Amino acid sequence: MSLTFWNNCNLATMRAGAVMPYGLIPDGALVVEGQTLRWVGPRTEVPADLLERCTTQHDAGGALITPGLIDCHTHLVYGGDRAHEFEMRLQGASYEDIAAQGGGIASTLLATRNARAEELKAQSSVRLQQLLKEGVTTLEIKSGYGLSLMDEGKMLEVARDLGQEHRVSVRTTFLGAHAVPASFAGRADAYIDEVVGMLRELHREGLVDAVDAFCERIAFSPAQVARVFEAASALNLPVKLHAEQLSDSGGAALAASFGALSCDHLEWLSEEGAVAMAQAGSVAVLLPGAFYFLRETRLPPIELLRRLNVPIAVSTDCNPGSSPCTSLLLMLNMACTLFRLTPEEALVGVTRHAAQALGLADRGVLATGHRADFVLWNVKHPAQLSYALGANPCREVVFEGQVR
Ligand code: DI6
Ligand code: FE
Repeated sequence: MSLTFWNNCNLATMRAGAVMPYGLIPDGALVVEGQTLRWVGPRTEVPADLLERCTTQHDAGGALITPGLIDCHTHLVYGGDRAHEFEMRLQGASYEDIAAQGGGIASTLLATRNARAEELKAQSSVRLQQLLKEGVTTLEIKSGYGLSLMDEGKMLEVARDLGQEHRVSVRTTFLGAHAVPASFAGRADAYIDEVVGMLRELHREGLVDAVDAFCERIAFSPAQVARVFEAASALNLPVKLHAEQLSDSGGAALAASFGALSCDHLEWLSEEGAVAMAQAGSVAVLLPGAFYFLRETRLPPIELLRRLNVPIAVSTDCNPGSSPCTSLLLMLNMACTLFRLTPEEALVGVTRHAAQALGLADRGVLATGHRADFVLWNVKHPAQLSYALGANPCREVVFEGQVR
């Protein structure tokens, strides 16, 4: 197979345990074979036999190259919008009040059910393209605005189709336990039976890569989530959880007991929950867009996560209610300004640790044998990616070895 050579660039490899911050390699080079990185290192050290076999050469023009960005927690597929609820919140209503009055997730549920698959795809594709413009090469998309077999299936199929129709890798997550639909009001346990049935069927149709739930006073109890996770485990599907976003329900410890890939949000995470996550190897996915948009004041326990060596990822949480955000670069900045991550931690959070949060060992770093998904940026230093607000220095994206 012919090889492609990329040079005249600085590499932020993001490799674990690298001596240089960001795994930086100044004046680096990449050799790509098909969809895979064949060699990564300083330009002067490229093996001559590989160089000879390179039939295409790319001058990166001094760009900084990072791994393709990974958005590991999104609800990108949904119908309608919730600008009106934004207005209500600005007049004093809380997110939880609006949910209790039948708005919130329930209103997006209606708009999503009422949209035909083609409409849903068209609306979602606009958001996807905004993420792609900023160098996203892998993203997770959750269901959770259908809450019936047919509508959850429609969402997951749309998510899969988006991955086929755009040059991006999509991972689908079943979030049937996102809210109790009105038809099951007061019968959450009966709805959980439904969720388990939906999960088995959607898994059989090959639509599910992982299983999530919303563990919260306004959603599901740990005992209810446990029933969904037992069903997921029986199907060998990995789990993750919306945990400790608005209160401490003990969700993180529960998810960790199922070996969760990640626990997400975590503003109210307790020490006990964090210890359980550390022992299980679960990633802490921080969602500064939701924190900002809901004007939360309680910070996730960053120092505790650092002390326990819990890997931290950062994501958009792209959704119509709590984070209508399609900029992962903005999340880098907010992770630093709001949560006090370092720019290096933030960038690890949308590359290596985001890959880990999705259970994907073949991406998130620039290293031999990994996928050739990478981004050329018009910046000198990786800290600039977290620093600038509203800039998009993305010059070019390479997906599966080919310029996108
Ligand atoms: N937590 C969130 O922030 C989103 N879902 C969840 O479980 C918000 C969903 C929405 O408000 O539509
Ligand atoms: Fe979410």
